[in-house]
Amino acid sequence: MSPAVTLIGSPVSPYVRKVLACCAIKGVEVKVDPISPFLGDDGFSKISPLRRIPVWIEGDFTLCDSSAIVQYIEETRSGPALWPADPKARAQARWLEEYGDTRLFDVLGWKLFFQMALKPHFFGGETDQAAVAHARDVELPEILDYLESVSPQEGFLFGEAVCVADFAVTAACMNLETIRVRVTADRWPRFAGLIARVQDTPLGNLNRLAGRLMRAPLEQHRDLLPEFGLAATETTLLGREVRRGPMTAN
Ligand SMILES: N[C@@H](CCC(=O)N[C@@H](CS)C(=O)NCC(=O)O)C(=O)O
Repeated sequence: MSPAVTLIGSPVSPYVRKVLACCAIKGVEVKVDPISPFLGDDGFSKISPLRRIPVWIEGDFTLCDSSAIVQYIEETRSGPALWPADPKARAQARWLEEYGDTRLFDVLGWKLFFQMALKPHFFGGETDQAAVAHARDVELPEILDYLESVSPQEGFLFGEAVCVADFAVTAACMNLETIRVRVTADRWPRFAGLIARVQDTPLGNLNRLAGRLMRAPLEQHRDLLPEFGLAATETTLLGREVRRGPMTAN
């Protein structure tokens, strides 16, 4: 039997939700330490050199990066496949996962969510309104146009079965609700439809959890996990001071 698995990181992070959704599909039980990466202690720096979440811990095996983690889950666990079987579809799925994790998250996560929510409420800084306006009105629509062009009218990106790419391109869009930016169905009908259908997969429950966590004080986060079918770890890597990782944007 494999050792118990701990996943470090708050499900507010789309990367953490991507991994948890894959665990749900494969039936892998994990305990979650729902810390913000900005509040990790020295132990967190040791296991995550970039001070990023998620981190997977399984006995003495520790692994950073959501893409490395989901690949590892696919290779070590039975159950439904996390990627399509056809090599070309599989390769495209990896590309869309990369696009979601990098370009989409750069704009949604760093330029919008960070500037509008984290910077003023968590770091005590001022929102850069010009950067927000450019990200929201120029960069984001370009990204959504591209995602619209690859989204199907029905089903998921690569057919009937949901895959990692569906999670990667939709999970971060959920965080948009908190900053009142919407993927509207009149302009991006296929992509809006995909987001809605992914809500009926294991990611939907995790998105609802993230919404709940975003409205709750940090000290309540561990206690909210069981309501959404997740167990919290007995110990935590939560520290006291706010710290930025070595690659954090302004
Ligand atoms: N490529 C990484 C990105 C993870 C990532 O950037 N996570 C964010 C949370 S949504 C984080 O930990 N940010 C803290 C930082 O960069 O300082 C992955 O796929 O796991």
